[in-house]
Amino acid sequence: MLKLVVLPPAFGVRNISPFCLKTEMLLKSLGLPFEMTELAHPAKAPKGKLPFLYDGDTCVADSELIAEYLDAKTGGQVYAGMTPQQKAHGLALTRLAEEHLYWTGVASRWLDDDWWPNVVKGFFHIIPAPFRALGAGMARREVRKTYYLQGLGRHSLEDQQDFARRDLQALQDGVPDQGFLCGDRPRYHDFAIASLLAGMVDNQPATWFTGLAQEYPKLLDYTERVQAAVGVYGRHVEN
Ligand SMILES: N[C@@H](CCC(=O)N[C@@H](CS)C(=O)NCC(=O)O)C(=O)O
Repeated sequence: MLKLVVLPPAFGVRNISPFCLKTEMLLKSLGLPFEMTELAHPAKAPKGKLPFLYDGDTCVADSELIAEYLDAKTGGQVYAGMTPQQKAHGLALTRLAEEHLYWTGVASRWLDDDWWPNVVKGFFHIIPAPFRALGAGMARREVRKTYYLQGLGRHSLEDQQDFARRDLQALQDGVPDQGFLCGDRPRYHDFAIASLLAGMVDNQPATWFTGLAQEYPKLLDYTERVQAAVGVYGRHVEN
Protein backbone atom coordinates (compact mmCIF):
# COMPACT_ATOMS: atom_id res chain seq x y z
CA MET A 1 0.00 0.00 0.00
CA LEU A 2 1.26 3.47 -0.87
CA LYS A 3 1.74 5.75 2.14
CA LEU A 4 1.48 9.52 1.71
CA VAL A 5 2.95 11.63 4.50
CA VAL A 6 1.29 15.05 4.93
CA LEU A 7 1.00 17.94 7.38
CA PRO A 8 -1.67 17.62 10.10
CA PRO A 9 -4.87 19.70 9.76
CA ALA A 10 -4.66 23.37 10.78
CA PHE A 11 -6.66 26.59 10.54
CA GLY A 12 -9.89 24.59 10.14
CA VAL A 13 -8.54 22.94 6.96
CA ARG A 14 -8.24 19.14 6.71
CA ASN A 15 -5.26 19.03 4.31
CA ILE A 16 -3.57 22.40 4.74
CA SER A 17 -0.58 22.04 2.40
CA PRO A 18 -1.29 22.66 -1.30
CA PHE A 19 1.47 20.22 -2.23
CA CYS A 20 0.03 17.50 0.03
CA LEU A 21 -3.54 18.13 -1.16
CA LYS A 22 -2.49 18.05 -4.82
CA THR A 23 -0.83 14.68 -4.29
CA GLU A 24 -3.83 13.29 -2.42
CA MET A 25 -6.04 14.38 -5.34
CA LEU A 26 -3.69 12.78 -7.84
CA LEU A 27 -3.56 9.45 -6.00
CA LYS A 28 -7.36 9.40 -5.71
CA SER A 29 -7.81 10.25 -9.40
CA LEU A 30 -5.47 7.42 -10.40
CA GLY A 31 -7.52 4.96 -8.34
CA LEU A 32 -4.44 3.82 -6.46
CA PRO A 33 -5.04 2.50 -2.92
CA PHE A 34 -3.13 4.63 -0.43
CA GLU A 35 -3.14 5.65 3.18
CA MET A 36 -2.23 9.03 4.62
CA THR A 37 -0.21 9.66 7.70
CA GLU A 38 0.66 12.96 9.37
CA LEU A 39 4.00 14.44 10.28
CA ALA A 40 3.91 17.67 12.26
CA HIS A 41 7.65 18.37 11.94
CA PRO A 42 8.61 18.93 8.27
CA ALA A 43 12.25 19.03 9.42
CA LYS A 44 11.99 15.25 9.91
CA ALA A 45 10.98 14.74 6.26
CA PRO A 46 13.68 13.41 3.88
CA LYS A 47 14.05 16.84 2.26
CA GLY A 48 12.68 18.91 5.13
CA LYS A 49 9.36 19.46 3.32
CA LEU A 50 6.07 17.64 2.91
CA PRO A 51 4.70 15.62 1.22
CA PHE A 52 6.68 12.46 0.68
CA LEU A 53 5.46 9.08 -0.48
CA TYR A 54 6.46 5.53 0.46
CA ASP A 55 5.97 2.76 -2.03
CA GLY A 56 7.32 -0.19 -0.12
CA ASP A 57 10.99 0.58 0.48
CA THR A 58 11.02 3.38 -2.09
CA CYS A 59 10.62 6.91 -0.73
CA VAL A 60 9.88 9.83 -3.05
CA ALA A 61 10.01 13.37 -1.62
CA ASP A 62 8.50 16.38 -3.46
CA SER A 63 5.03 16.49 -4.98
CA GLU A 64 6.24 16.94 -8.56
CA LEU A 65 8.68 14.03 -8.24
CA ILE A 66 5.85 11.96 -6.77
CA ALA A 67 3.74 12.78 -9.86
CA GLU A 68 6.63 11.70 -12.11
CA TYR A 69 7.06 8.52 -10.08
CA LEU A 70 3.34 7.72 -10.28
CA ASP A 71 3.35 8.44 -14.00
CA ALA A 72 6.08 5.85 -14.48
CA LYS A 73 4.40 3.41 -12.10
CA THR A 74 1.05 3.62 -13.92
CA GLY A 75 2.48 3.43 -17.43
CA GLY A 76 1.94 7.12 -18.18
CA GLN A 77 -1.51 7.67 -16.65
CA VAL A 78 -0.69 11.01 -15.00
CA TYR A 79 -0.18 12.86 -18.29
CA ALA A 80 -1.92 10.38 -20.63
CA GLY A 81 -3.42 11.97 -23.73
CA MET A 82 -2.04 15.45 -23.05
CA THR A 83 -0.45 17.28 -25.95
CA PRO A 84 2.93 18.98 -25.43
CA GLN A 85 1.08 22.33 -25.56
CA GLN A 86 -1.35 21.24 -22.85
CA LYS A 87 1.54 20.06 -20.69
CA ALA A 88 3.40 23.32 -21.26
CA HIS A 89 0.34 25.43 -20.39
CA GLY A 90 -0.38 23.30 -17.31
CA LEU A 91 3.20 23.42 -16.09
CA ALA A 92 3.46 27.19 -16.58
CA LEU A 93 0.31 27.79 -14.51
CA THR A 94 1.49 25.30 -11.90
CA ARG A 95 4.85 27.03 -11.55
CA LEU A 96 3.11 30.39 -11.27
CA ALA A 97 0.86 29.05 -8.53
CA GLU A 98 3.43 27.05 -6.59
CA GLU A 99 6.60 29.10 -6.96
CA HIS A 100 5.21 32.65 -6.89
CA LEU A 101 1.62 33.00 -5.75
CA TYR A 102 2.19 30.40 -3.01
CA TRP A 103 4.66 32.68 -1.27
CA THR A 104 2.17 35.52 -0.98
CA GLY A 105 -0.20 33.07 0.68
CA VAL A 106 2.54 32.02 3.08
CA ALA A 107 3.28 35.68 3.86
CA SER A 108 -0.40 36.39 4.49
CA ARG A 109 -0.29 33.85 7.30
CA TRP A 110 3.22 34.01 8.70
CA LEU A 111 4.19 37.64 8.28
CA ASP A 112 0.94 39.41 9.14
CA ASP A 113 1.27 40.37 12.80
CA ASP A 114 -2.50 40.13 13.31
CA TRP A 115 -2.67 36.61 11.83
CA TRP A 116 0.56 35.31 13.36
CA PRO A 117 -1.10 34.02 16.60
CA ASN A 118 -3.10 31.60 14.41
CA VAL A 119 0.15 30.18 13.01
CA VAL A 120 1.51 29.70 16.53
CA LYS A 121 -1.70 27.93 17.55
CA GLY A 122 -2.05 25.90 14.35
CA PHE A 123 1.54 24.75 13.78
CA PHE A 124 3.41 25.14 17.06
CA HIS A 125 0.99 23.76 19.67
CA ILE A 126 3.16 20.62 19.47
CA ILE A 127 6.03 22.50 21.15
CA PRO A 128 5.85 22.53 24.98
CA ALA A 129 4.50 25.89 26.16
CA PRO A 130 7.74 27.23 27.70
CA PHE A 131 9.59 26.84 24.36
CA ARG A 132 6.70 27.60 21.98
CA ALA A 133 7.27 31.32 21.48
CA LEU A 134 10.98 30.78 20.93
CA GLY A 135 10.52 27.92 18.42
CA ALA A 136 7.76 29.71 16.55
CA GLY A 137 9.76 32.94 16.43
CA MET A 138 12.80 31.14 14.97
CA ALA A 139 10.64 29.52 12.29
CA ARG A 140 9.06 32.89 11.49
CA ARG A 141 12.48 34.46 11.00
CA GLU A 142 13.34 31.66 8.54
CA VAL A 143 10.13 32.31 6.59
CA ARG A 144 10.81 36.07 6.52
CA LYS A 145 14.34 35.41 5.24
CA THR A 146 13.12 32.95 2.59
CA TYR A 147 10.45 35.42 1.43
CA TYR A 148 13.10 38.13 1.16
CA LEU A 149 15.48 35.88 -0.79
CA GLN A 150 12.62 34.79 -3.06
CA GLY A 151 12.23 38.48 -3.84
CA LEU A 152 8.61 39.20 -2.96
CA GLY A 153 9.65 40.07 0.57
CA ARG A 154 11.48 43.16 -0.69
CA HIS A 155 8.23 44.87 -1.70
CA SER A 156 5.65 46.85 0.24
CA LEU A 157 2.57 44.93 1.32
CA GLU A 158 0.54 46.81 -1.27
CA ASP A 159 2.93 45.75 -4.05
CA GLN A 160 2.94 42.14 -2.79
CA GLN A 161 -0.84 42.14 -2.99
CA ASP A 162 -0.72 43.51 -6.53
CA PHE A 163 1.71 40.75 -7.53
CA ALA A 164 -0.78 38.25 -6.06
CA ARG A 165 -3.65 39.91 -7.96
CA ARG A 166 -1.80 39.59 -11.27
CA ASP A 167 -1.12 35.90 -10.54
CA LEU A 168 -4.74 35.28 -9.58
CA GLN A 169 -5.94 37.07 -12.71
CA ALA A 170 -3.60 34.98 -14.89
CA LEU A 171 -4.84 31.78 -13.27
CA GLN A 172 -8.46 32.86 -13.70
CA ASP A 173 -7.83 33.68 -17.37
CA GLY A 174 -5.82 30.49 -17.86
CA VAL A 175 -8.46 28.01 -16.65
CA PRO A 176 -11.68 27.24 -18.54
CA ASP A 177 -15.14 28.54 -17.57
CA GLN A 178 -16.38 24.97 -17.55
CA GLY A 179 -14.62 21.66 -17.26
CA PHE A 180 -10.88 21.46 -16.74
CA LEU A 181 -7.58 22.30 -18.40
CA CYS A 182 -7.59 19.17 -20.58
CA GLY A 183 -11.23 18.26 -21.00
CA ASP A 184 -13.94 16.82 -18.83
CA ARG A 185 -11.89 15.42 -15.97
CA PRO A 186 -9.34 17.20 -13.79
CA ARG A 187 -5.68 16.26 -14.18
CA TYR A 188 -2.42 16.90 -12.34
CA HIS A 189 -2.17 20.61 -13.21
CA ASP A 190 -5.81 21.22 -12.23
CA PHE A 191 -5.00 19.65 -8.87
CA ALA A 192 -1.98 21.94 -8.47
CA ILE A 193 -3.99 25.12 -9.09
CA ALA A 194 -7.09 24.11 -7.13
CA SER A 195 -5.15 22.85 -4.12
CA LEU A 196 -3.16 26.08 -3.93
CA LEU A 197 -6.38 28.08 -3.78
CA ALA A 198 -8.39 25.68 -1.61
CA GLY A 199 -6.49 25.98 1.66
CA MET A 200 -5.80 29.69 1.29
CA VAL A 201 -9.48 30.41 0.71
CA ASP A 202 -10.88 28.08 3.37
CA ASN A 203 -8.40 28.81 6.16
CA GLN A 204 -9.99 30.24 9.29
CA PRO A 205 -9.92 33.08 10.04
CA ALA A 206 -9.54 34.75 6.65
CA THR A 207 -6.12 36.17 5.72
CA TRP A 208 -5.54 39.11 3.40
CA PHE A 209 -4.93 36.51 0.68
CA THR A 210 -8.40 35.02 1.31
CA GLY A 211 -9.87 38.48 0.78
CA LEU A 212 -7.97 39.02 -2.48
CA ALA A 213 -9.03 35.64 -3.86
CA GLN A 214 -12.69 36.65 -3.52
CA GLU A 215 -12.06 39.12 -6.36
CA TYR A 216 -11.72 36.11 -8.74
CA PRO A 217 -15.05 34.23 -8.60
CA LYS A 218 -14.42 32.25 -11.78
CA LEU A 219 -11.20 30.90 -10.28
CA LEU A 220 -13.00 30.02 -7.05
CA ASP A 221 -15.73 28.21 -9.02
CA TYR A 222 -13.02 26.24 -10.81
CA THR A 223 -11.38 25.40 -7.47
CA GLU A 224 -14.68 24.02 -6.20
CA ARG A 225 -15.27 22.15 -9.46
CA VAL A 226 -11.89 20.38 -9.28
CA GLN A 227 -12.41 19.36 -5.65
CA ALA A 228 -15.94 18.10 -6.36
CA ALA A 229 -14.86 16.16 -9.46
CA VAL A 230 -12.09 14.27 -7.70
CA GLY A 231 -14.03 14.00 -4.42
CA VAL A 232 -11.13 15.40 -2.38
CA TYR A 233 -11.56 18.70 -0.57
CA GLY A 234 -8.98 20.64 1.36
CA ARG A 235 -11.58 21.55 3.96
CA HIS A 236 -13.57 19.14 6.11
CA VAL A 237 -16.72 18.02 4.33
CA GLU A 238 -19.58 15.76 5.40
CA ASN A 239 -19.81 12.58 3.31
N1 LIG B 1 8.46 21.64 -3.93
C1 LIG B 1 7.90 20.99 -2.77
C2 LIG B 1 7.30 22.03 -1.85
C3 LIG B 1 6.73 21.40 -0.57
C4 LIG B 1 6.52 22.43 0.52
O1 LIG B 1 6.93 23.59 0.45
N2 LIG B 1 5.87 21.98 1.60
C5 LIG B 1 5.67 22.83 2.75
C6 LIG B 1 4.28 22.66 3.30
S1 LIG B 1 3.12 23.48 2.27
C7 LIG B 1 6.65 22.42 3.82
O2 LIG B 1 6.80 21.26 4.12
N3 LIG B 1 7.31 23.41 4.43
C8 LIG B 1 8.20 23.18 5.53
C9 LIG B 1 9.42 24.02 5.45
O3 LIG B 1 9.68 24.65 4.41
O4 LIG B 1 10.12 24.04 6.46
C10 LIG B 1 6.83 19.99 -3.23
O5 LIG B 1 6.27 20.20 -4.31
O6 LIG B 1 6.62 18.98 -2.55
